[in-house]
Amino acid sequence: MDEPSAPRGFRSRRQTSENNRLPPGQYLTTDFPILSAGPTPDVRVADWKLGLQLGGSLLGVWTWDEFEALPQTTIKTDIHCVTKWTKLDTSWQGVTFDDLLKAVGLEEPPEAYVMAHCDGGYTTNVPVADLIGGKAMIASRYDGLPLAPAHGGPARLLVPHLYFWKSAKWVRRLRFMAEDDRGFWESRGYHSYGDPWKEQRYDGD
Ligand SMILES: Nc1nc2c(c(=O)[nH]1)N[C@H]1C(S)=C(S)[C@@H](COP(=O)(O)O)O[C@H]1N2
Ligand SMILES: [Mo]
Repeated sequence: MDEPSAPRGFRSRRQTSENNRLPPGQYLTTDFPILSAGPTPDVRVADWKLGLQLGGSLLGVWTWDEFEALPQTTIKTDIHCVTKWTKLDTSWQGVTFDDLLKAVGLEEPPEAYVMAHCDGGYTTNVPVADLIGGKAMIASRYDGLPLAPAHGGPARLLVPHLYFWKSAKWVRRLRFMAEDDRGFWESRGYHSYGDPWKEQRYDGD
């Protein structure tokens, strides 16, 4: 059998390192598919507000200008959709969940779970442990540009280490919960947590 030539050796080494970043059952894509359970809502920043809710009250609420004035963080990360595409090295800018907590004067999250609520009615549940420590943000820019409406603009949740359905587009309210609950896809047969590395696609996986 022929030995691989040097260039082929380099190629296979690069593919190996990309494959290390590919969770089980996923394939790589370079385009950016759009997946929405309903139509893209017509969101105007003039009447946009983001709320952080605990029980019957709002711990914090930000208008668009107030939100844009919060500390900005850039994250470069891979994203994994449960429909099996993975996109490497996506670049996002926004406000980390940690900085939202800081902005309302909280050192510690008040409850262990969050439900994200969106324009259009979509919801998704995420443990707070998966939002803190720089793991998640409210993203308003993609690749240096304002986030396109179809991709969740003006702002979406980004929780890239979980399947991408957790990254709620058009997010408007993060509601703390004492106990876990299930959001839109989670109550339609999808896994409540959704770790792509454990292939937690469906309930029971
Ligand atoms: N509000 C809202 N957020 C959503 C969805 C949705 O239908 N509505 N779809 C989810 C799913 S299943 C995926 S894979 C990603 C897709 O994001 P994209 O369209 O930017 O690729 O958004 C997630 N967030
Ligand atoms: Mo998805």
